[in-house]
Amino acid sequence: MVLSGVPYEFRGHVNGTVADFQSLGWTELPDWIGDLTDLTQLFLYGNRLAELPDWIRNLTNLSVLSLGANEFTEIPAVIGKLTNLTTLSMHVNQLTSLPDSVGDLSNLSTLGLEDNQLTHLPDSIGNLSNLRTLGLEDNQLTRLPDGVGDLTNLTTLSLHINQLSDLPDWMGNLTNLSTLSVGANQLTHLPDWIGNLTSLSKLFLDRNRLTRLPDAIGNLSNLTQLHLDENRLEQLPGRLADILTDRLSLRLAGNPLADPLPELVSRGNAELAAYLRTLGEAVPLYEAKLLLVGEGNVGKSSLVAALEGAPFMERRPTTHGIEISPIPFRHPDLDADMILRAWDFGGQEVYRVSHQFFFSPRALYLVVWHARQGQDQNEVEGWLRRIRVRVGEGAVALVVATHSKERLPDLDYPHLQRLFPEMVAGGYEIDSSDGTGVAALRTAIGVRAAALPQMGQRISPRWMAAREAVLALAETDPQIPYERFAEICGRSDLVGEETGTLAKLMHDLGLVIYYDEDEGLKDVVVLNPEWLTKAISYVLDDRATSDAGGVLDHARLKDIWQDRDGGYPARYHPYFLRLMEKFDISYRLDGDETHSLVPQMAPHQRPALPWDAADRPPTGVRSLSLTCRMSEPASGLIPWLAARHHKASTGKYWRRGVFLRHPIDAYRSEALLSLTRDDELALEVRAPSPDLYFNVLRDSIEDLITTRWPGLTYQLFVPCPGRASDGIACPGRFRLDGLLRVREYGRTSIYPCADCGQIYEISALLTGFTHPSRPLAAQVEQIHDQLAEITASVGGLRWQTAEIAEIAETVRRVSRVVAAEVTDCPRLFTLDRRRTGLLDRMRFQQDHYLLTLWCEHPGSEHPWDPATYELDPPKEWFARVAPYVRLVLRTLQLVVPVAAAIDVAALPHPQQPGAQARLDVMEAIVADLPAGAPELTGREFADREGDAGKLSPAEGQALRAVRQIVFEHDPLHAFGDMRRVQAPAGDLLWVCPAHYPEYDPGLPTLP
Ligand SMILES: Nc1nc2c(ncn2[C@@H]2O[C@H](COP(=O)(O)OP(=O)(O)OP(=O)(O)O)[C@@H](O)[C@H]2O)c(=O)[nH]1
Ligand SMILES: [Mg+2]
Ligand SMILES: [Zn+2]
Ligand SMILES: [Zn+2]
Repeated sequence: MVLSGVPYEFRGHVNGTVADFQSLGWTELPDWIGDLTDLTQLFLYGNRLAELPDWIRNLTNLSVLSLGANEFTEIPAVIGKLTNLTTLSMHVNQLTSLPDSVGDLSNLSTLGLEDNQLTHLPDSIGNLSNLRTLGLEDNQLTRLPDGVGDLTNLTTLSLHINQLSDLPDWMGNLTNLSTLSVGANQLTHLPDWIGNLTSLSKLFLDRNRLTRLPDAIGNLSNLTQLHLDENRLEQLPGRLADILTDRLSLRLAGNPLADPLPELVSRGNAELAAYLRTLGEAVPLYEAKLLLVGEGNVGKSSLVAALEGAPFMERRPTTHGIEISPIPFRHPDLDADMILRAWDFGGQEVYRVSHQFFFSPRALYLVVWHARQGQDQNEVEGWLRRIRVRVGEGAVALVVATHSKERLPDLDYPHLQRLFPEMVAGGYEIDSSDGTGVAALRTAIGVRAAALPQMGQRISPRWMAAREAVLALAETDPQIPYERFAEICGRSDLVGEETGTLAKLMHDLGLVIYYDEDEGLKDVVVLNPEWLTKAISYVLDDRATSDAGGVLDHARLKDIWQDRDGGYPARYHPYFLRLMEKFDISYRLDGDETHSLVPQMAPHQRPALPWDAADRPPTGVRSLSLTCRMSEPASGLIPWLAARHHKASTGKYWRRGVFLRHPIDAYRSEALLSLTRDDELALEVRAPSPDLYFNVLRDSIEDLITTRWPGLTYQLFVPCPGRASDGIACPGRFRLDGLLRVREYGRTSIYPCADCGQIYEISALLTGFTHPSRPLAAQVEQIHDQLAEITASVGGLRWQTAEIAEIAETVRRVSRVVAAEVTDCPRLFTLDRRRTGLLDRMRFQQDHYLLTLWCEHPGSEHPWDPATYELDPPKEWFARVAPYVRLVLRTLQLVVPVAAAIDVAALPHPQQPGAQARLDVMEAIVADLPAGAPELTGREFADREGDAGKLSPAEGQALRAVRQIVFEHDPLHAFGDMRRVQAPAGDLLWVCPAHYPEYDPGLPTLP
């Protein structure tokens, strides 16, 4: 059949009994079609038809009639005469009702009505007893006729985007359903009968108002996709654990889940299941964090002592790092004790950057201040801001003035309450020297803490016991080997996954520090975060390091750590240094195991730079810039960016900026990142083709801001490219989102700069910011075409820098899109045919294949033979995976020559030479793959414009099918020992052991 492949450009024709008249711009059907009475299939998709002529009744042999994407407002009753129809598709029209005669189409197996304006369906629909697929997505249905309950052969029922407020009980009879899609309706309740639909593999309930799930959901053991995003779920039923396998893709974003569920959900199915299984035995836990913040010397530690009932101390020593102490409180309403863990932060300026790490959401904050000279409203405001940008509006803060006997505090509370309406929950005045006001504050803390969402969260008594045993150890052992942790858990009867889950949960809750995925740290559990923060604080306080502009001589570590506070024995030092790296506080200077850089201790003075924003770039070098304006200053942004991009370090850094060079020399890309104001970051990238590095850095900035400061909002600006005649850059700038809006809706393609008066093409201003508005596969093809042209014109010369970087940019775009779909499995691979002996071939008619996963280290992607799986999949599998296999092949065909072109001699890239040969084999396999069949229902056609830069539904499905077969062949998910790492821009990549040290250098060797 000619229909596969490219239906849009196809000019209609008749082939045997199949007539394809798609997208011909017809407003009316020509009468001669009525004479084609032999027709069995008639495709009229994508015309502008509004009426079906009466002669259509003559086409009684039709089994497929496609009327999608036309302008029908109604379908005449005559349609009921086409009783041989098995497929009728009318999606993307403007139908408001259907004729009763639809019920006469008793052979119908597929009825596609997506994207119309149906408010009801005729009862006769219940007669379509052969119906298997019923697509009603995107209509205005408030209910369905009961007759639908008789359609027991239905396998797919799509009701996405309608206005159903409940699911009728008869739906529980549709036991053959494998896909039920009811997303974007108004469901408040999921009935228990959902557990009867055991054939379901896809259940979409996203964007409803569900507040709970029934236990029966645990019966749906065939589910592979369960979408529950954007509902109102706070808890999950224990029986959900029964279906949380690798195969299930569970989406829960946008639900107000109670602690510790959000952490567990993000950790993945196995750990969520381990936790949910323990819920049967769970008891409530009354515990929360109380954080005391404020400037140095204001009386935070004295307040903790007062709350503990300890005596007042004149001249209390300053706090190094953080001190944590549990304080018992009575629950105000229940007969229960609460434990508040007070985190007393050292207030000195040097700690400001690193302490933010310990600000957690869903905790109670005391902002402590002392009304004496130099201390005013602004500082209290500053701390409230710092809390808000780190944890968002969810935090609750009390403002506490100390020394109230000496001086009456003068603070404008109403003003603070206006500024932080959700956060500030009251102002208190105390004096720790004699306990004035402490009792009242204590009561207020109790009331506020009791109202925190996780107060009373349920936890298994076994977990609780293990947790207590571990925490009790912290008194004597600041850290223990993971083995010991597991042993303690074993004594409390934790089994299997539970131990690892508890360790990670305690890490997420700030009780211990444990990095299970770090080469050097995975064997240690730090029981005493305070012990660690203190050790870090001694480095930040170190005079010699500060004098050296933040360069930490490892030889100094002995002096810094050994002889402090009863000592930090030398065997811990490598762990400390590695932990500092995990916190982005320091990094080892390249090729030098003897020094580290602590960017937050960098000199204030800006060094001389190779170029500056004011210089014009030389010919052949393009420049791309952006400015990021933040709602608040984000202290630590520059040091953290510098630490993340330390592989790109040029040794040119200062307190407010850093100059970087892309670690792959061939890209010849340089970048200047600097704070132009406390709340404004400027980025400029210069290169023959700057887009790749520009996007990497932009993603990195956005990723860092959104993950580290969830309460911070920011806006991106495109600087005006204009220059005055004396070469001075124009100070004008354009809001990026504004330009995008104007481009989308506006009638103009030009835009003036209010500063210099120049007029610019919007598309030119957006260079570097937007991607072609075409599907991903088409973008990959385009770059192939471009390269073919270049190769032809320059006679096969080596590609130039600009082209290499441009290809790498396309490859990165593909991998980001793919990574948005699948993160728990490597995503690049090649296919090979297994060479079998003649005898084998005679015995098994079937072909055998080898699938080899690739290491995804950018610029050095390569096949990784230890992750090779032998497959003998059925032909249908190939049909299913074909769309993604093609995309991978075309992408790898770009990757391999890039890796060869850039000089990566310094980086390990094993097996590179064999890569091209593998692609040739794969190309032959791909050439044999079945072509896709035309789609009749669903939104795939309708959305073809909107899917730019995303995987098509078919590609996404294919990718998941590849993942599934890999999981089946590699049940332990070993992937030949490849591991997942985070690239500086936040991308998650899978890399081989040879590339792993690029991301995780392991423990340092100290002198
Ligand atoms: N009279 C009086 N003195 C206080 C009060 N609170 C604290 N002090 C004294 O002020 C000094 C500083 O108090 P700390 O509690 O150590 O202050 P801090 O905020 O913990 O300081 P850092 O740990 O350096 O951030 C100590 O000498 C206390 O004795 C108070 O309410 N009244
Ligand atoms: Mg203190
Ligand atoms: Zn301008
Ligand atoms: Zn590798």
